[in-house]
Amino acid sequence: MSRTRIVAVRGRRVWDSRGRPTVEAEVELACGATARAIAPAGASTGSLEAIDRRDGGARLGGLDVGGAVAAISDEIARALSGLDAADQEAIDARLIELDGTPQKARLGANALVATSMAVAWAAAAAHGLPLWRWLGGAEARTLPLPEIQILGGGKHAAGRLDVQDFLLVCPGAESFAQALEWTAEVYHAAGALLAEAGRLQGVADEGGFWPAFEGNEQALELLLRAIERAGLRPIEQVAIALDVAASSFGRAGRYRLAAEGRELDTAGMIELLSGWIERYPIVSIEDPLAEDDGEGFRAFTARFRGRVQIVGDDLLVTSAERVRRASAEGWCDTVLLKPNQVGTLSETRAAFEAARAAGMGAIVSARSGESEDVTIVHLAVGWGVPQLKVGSFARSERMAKWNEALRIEEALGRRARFAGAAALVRRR
Ligand code: 2PG
Ligand code: MG
Repeated sequence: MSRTRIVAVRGRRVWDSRGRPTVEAEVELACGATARAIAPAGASTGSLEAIDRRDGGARLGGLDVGGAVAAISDEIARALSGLDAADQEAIDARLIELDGTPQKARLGANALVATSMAVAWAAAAAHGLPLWRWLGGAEARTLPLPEIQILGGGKHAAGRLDVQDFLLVCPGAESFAQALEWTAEVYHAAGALLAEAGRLQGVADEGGFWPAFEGNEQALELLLRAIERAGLRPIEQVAIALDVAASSFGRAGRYRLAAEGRELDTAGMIELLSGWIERYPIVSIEDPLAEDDGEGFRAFTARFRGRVQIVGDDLLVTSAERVRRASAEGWCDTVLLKPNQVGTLSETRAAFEAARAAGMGAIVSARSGESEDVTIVHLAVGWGVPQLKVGSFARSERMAKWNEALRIEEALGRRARFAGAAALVRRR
């Protein structure tokens, strides 16, 4: 332990991919190893998520992080000083206890998650190992199936489309590298098709094309045409995943589809999605209903389990307890894992273990506000989480993560495995 004893923890304000302030933590160990990590930030957040600490007031839209940065350099630094960075559970337990609130509002989930991740990197560095190897040992050798956004909507594109993410998955690819190559072909084909139709407005927060469409189904049609133009076979090689992010436009059983100028109830939403599942090669749907619509989730899952993977994001907020409840109540069959949604790596890991114990699938996910930080890629490989969702195939905060996975795949060489089609929770 003496080498991995924490001697210093510092906070720093840096900037995220939306040009907003965020928190970086830097940790120094007795052996001289130092490491840092940056907190991401969501836009379509679940109401039960851990809460970022923001300064409020008029400056920077109230989003500055002076308080969270100071919490790292003062209170957190004092509490962690002398502890063993190699004992992640003890570090995270100390952080949780120190914060003392159910949603980490006092010190801030942004302060906590940056610190928790930086400690992991520092411990790995002290052992001369990449983080994925430190976390997973010799067993870590599976690259996750990536879910990559082609078109962006919802809160990430001023509500132009109601559905937030139209994503591509490549279950037929043989490697992570091949999945990225196929995705690149589809991404650029989609951009070209939109430009030809005069519908291209730019890119949304996560790098996906932002189309000017009158309805959500036009985006599905376009994605299917892009797959065909790229010369790939739907279902066999590539398929569509959706993050409806329905909490963004639904509440109390009413769903307001602004792009389509209509309002649906829970049954209407399920019918709408059912039609899309019939007509398009969709293999995964995240947040098909709002976070307050557990009954809707249950009905949706009862109907489509096995046919498509059903993912809970806002509904589960990376909480092990809610994952267990989801399994008991039949809400969904797959959990989205976002470290900043819960606040520490150990709690994120616990949510993954709960999913595994319940026979549910799992996806490690980035947020819409990101940075050059690549921790989540190492979590996916190190923990053996079979799927990874990072946003689109443009903007360097996204590409940094895809490229990091390529480096890991290369480092594993012939030992590397690709999660592929088996990663998806559905019948083939
Ligand atoms: C989501 C995420 C990432 P946000 O809903 O899954 O796409 O969005 O980070 O804005 O919550
Ligand atoms: Mg989501």
